[in-house]
Amino acid sequence: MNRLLIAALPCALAACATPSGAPPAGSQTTAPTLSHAVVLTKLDSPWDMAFLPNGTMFFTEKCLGLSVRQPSGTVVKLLGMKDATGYASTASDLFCEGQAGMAGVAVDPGFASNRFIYVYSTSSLTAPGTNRVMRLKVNDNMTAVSDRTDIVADIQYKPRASDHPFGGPGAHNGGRIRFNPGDGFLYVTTGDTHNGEVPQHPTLIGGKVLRIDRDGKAAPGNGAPAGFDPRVYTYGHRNPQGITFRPGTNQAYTAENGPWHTDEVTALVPGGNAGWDPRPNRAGRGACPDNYCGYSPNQMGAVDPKQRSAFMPMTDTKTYANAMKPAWTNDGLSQGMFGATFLSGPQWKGWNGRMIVGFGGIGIHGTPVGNRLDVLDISRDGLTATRTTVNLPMPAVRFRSLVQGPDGNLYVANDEGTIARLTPS
Ligand SMILES: [Ca+2]
Repeated sequence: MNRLLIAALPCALAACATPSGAPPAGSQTTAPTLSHAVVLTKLDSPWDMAFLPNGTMFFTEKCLGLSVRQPSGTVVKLLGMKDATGYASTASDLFCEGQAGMAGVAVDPGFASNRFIYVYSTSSLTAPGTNRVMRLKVNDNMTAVSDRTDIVADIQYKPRASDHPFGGPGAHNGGRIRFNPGDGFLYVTTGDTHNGEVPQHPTLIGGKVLRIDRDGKAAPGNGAPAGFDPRVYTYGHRNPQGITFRPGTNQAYTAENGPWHTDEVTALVPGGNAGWDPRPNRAGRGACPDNYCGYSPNQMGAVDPKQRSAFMPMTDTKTYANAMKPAWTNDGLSQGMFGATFLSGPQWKGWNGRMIVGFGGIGIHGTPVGNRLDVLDISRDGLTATRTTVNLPMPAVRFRSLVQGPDGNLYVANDEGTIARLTPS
């Protein structure tokens, strides 16, 4: 039934992809050449960007807060986290810890009239900490925000270290937020917080993709099973850090990194199960440290393919036969896949309509270091893809966010503290 729902999604005739997933007839098929320009540098862990049509760029820094770069190049610090200085206002409940902090940012499709933007951040307002989606109103001069409304206030946060050796506080924190240009609803990715119960849990909203309106209410047609929180669009996720919408169909795709194997890109269907279930005593697994089997027994799987039968699967189709199957698995490797966006426009030549994904893997236990951009040609049905690695015009770094700006260029944020612009020709 879910497949039928997708077939009914709106598809503007002029922008629809061909059945093979190739760009529309007449477009070029060659890869563009990229040039590189630094937009902002010396930032502290820039996490995400969102644009207005005139080029105004909102951006977040994980442990500092929300700022805006005006078209003139002037940067104004809008909303600071606890202990941040130089901001027009601060919020003492916002904090960072490990992977958690201020993350995704999105601009309301109706910004011209309502001046709303949205930010995903970790907050201490509710013990032991939660992740929240906050709606803010930007003033006419783009120098301050006001009217904070926490439209989602109950996303799980991991407050403590695990018995297993891989997760401190703030782990697997999710945090990408994007409006779908097709349906106008806000999609929110949340992480499993190293809690085995969370991804398949009907009412804990970590390990999910939420689909909500600007007030945080469930969007119609989310399709989650009976008993689920109605805001849930898809469940059974590990820690998706990318969500993007395919031009033409506006179908949502996630990019999420795997446990040292199998980074996944997945086409989402309403109510779909992404198939991640790290609970103990499931699918032949026994007990695991901290009741979280997400790293057991597969830690060395990436370097020993013979162990793959023992993997804790990113998509457990044995237990969940109807789980959403990934379009692409990074050839079975985990390399820290983060942001993702579909590219659109003839200037992108053969990449028009393709998805670009960013990596920032650190290459532990023999996994090759990521630190690259890949372009994926995904089949129309979202079940297969081929990959091309981008020939970068700058040093490879740990990419955190990818956004196509209103000028059609690709903006990338990285762990070196830079937001840069990549222009195709
Ligand atoms: Ca999956």
